[in-house]
Amino acid sequence: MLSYKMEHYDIIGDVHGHASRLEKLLEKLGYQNLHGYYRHPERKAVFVGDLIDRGNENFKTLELVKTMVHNGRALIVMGNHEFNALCYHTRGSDGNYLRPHNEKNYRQHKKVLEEIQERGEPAWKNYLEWFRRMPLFLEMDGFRVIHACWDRQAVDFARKNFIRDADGRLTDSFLAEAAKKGTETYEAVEILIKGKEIVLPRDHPGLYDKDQNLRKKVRVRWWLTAEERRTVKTYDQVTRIDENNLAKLADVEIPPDILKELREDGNTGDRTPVFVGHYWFTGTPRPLTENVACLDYSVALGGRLVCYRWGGEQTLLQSNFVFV
Ligand SMILES: [Mn+2]
Repeated sequence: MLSYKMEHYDIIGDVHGHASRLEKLLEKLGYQNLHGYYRHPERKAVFVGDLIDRGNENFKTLELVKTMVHNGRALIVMGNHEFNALCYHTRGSDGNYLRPHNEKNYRQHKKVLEEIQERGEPAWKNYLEWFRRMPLFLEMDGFRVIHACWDRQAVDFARKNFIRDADGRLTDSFLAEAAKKGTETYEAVEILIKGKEIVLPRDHPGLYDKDQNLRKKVRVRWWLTAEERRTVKTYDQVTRIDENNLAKLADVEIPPDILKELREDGNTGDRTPVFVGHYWFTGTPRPLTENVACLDYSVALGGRLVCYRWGGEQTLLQSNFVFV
């Protein structure tokens, strides 16, 4: 299956506007900035998306990664922050923005909006055009990359139904459909780049996330095996959330219908390595399972910027993580 000339890849987690940290990581990995872009003589970088928001060097991050991609030195998949930015800056047929300009959405995008003021609209428009051309997932020879969740059904749906124009851009009508709650397109985009979620029990008051937004849904550790799912009873056993909130879920029993859904969830048996970002891990980077690794270790919250150096192995190794 693996050809002898297969390229080796450095898969890099959510950067969130921390360009200087990215430069440090690339240098540690042996990339050099020559003739205006970073390159490695034998390797390619793969970005898992979420280049923007939260940090202070959004344009610098975008320029750095875009020049690598355009010169064939890197690949990228779209993160939920790129998708949100597209919707925030695109109007639907009713004239309203696809992502409402409310307080919560403004706050999440504030650092970029400030940089647009400084750097000007034309530069930003170019980046938005680039976002439209980003794939939502990559299926490489020996591994897969997606921002949040590799779900066979959602991936198959995306392959058939995510419409791009002749230039490979996601169309306005696709974005409008993807921004409309309840459509199949919306659901597929949610799973792929925001991850699977389950609702809390009806009588649960909800939990506050790191941005102090009240949430009635929690992210699922979709990488749990069928074996692990068989014995779960409470929310803390299946939820990907910060430690404080996790402790609050220790006594919360999963209702039978959701339990059934979790147990029937079909991501089992496929051993191909999958790399994701998105999940705000902390501590020492390590694989989540034999074949799933998350590369988001919260650089935007004082954590680390993380890379996995992949050399063809199908069982992922903790020793292949490199971080700054
Ligand atoms: Mn992220």
